[in-house]
Amino acid sequence: MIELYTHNTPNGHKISIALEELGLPYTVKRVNTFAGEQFAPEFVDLNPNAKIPVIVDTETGQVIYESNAILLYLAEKTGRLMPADPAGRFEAIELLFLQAASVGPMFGQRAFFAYFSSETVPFAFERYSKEAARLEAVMEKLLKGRDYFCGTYSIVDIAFFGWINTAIASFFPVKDYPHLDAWFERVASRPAVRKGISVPEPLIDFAPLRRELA
Ligand SMILES: N[C@@H](CCC(=O)N[C@@H](CS)C(=O)NCC(=O)O)C(=O)O
Repeated sequence: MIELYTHNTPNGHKISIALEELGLPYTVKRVNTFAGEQFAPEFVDLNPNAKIPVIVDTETGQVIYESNAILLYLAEKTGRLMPADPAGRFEAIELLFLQAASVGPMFGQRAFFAYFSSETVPFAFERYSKEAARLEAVMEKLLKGRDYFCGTYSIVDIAFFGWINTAIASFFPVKDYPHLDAWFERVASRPAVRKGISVPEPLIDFAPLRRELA
């Protein structure tokens, strides 16, 4: 059994999507990150970085944090959703790093300055918007001639999907990138993905939070 500590966020949804895809039994422990529950000492004992998601594999006792490390763990545990050949495997790992080191942080900062920052800071919003748009163009290029990032559906698609789904829900559409847009629709239509993005609940409604940014 997998215990999943999560909330309705891009990184949290990655893991519920993967668990649904893999059909692994899991229980959900909701950590309300908007209320600061990630700083509770019992949770920091699981993840010293005080962020969701975290899993506990009750079969092995292993605790894992960092969403893409969790995706790799689940793929290795089941022998699924990861290219099997060494070259394909390393391409997948490289893309998981690209997602975690670039797309997540830049998209996250864009959303922060668009919706959550207590002050309007046009320079910061512009900087992260430009970098996010540049990364969208990188993803567009990577998906040219491919239905999925590694050719066939894998945890890499799940990792990128968490953030593209949130970008679209927060009014940063990807319509200008036809390969990325088609890939998004392809992944979004999977039953396990639809289920995964409702655990522990769907993303917040960004519409009431919209504000003038210039
Ligand atoms: N690199 C980490 C990032 C995790 C992360 O930023 N989680 C967010 C939710 S998507 C969170 O817990 N935010 C609460 C906080 O930053 O205090 C991962 O991929 O797991």
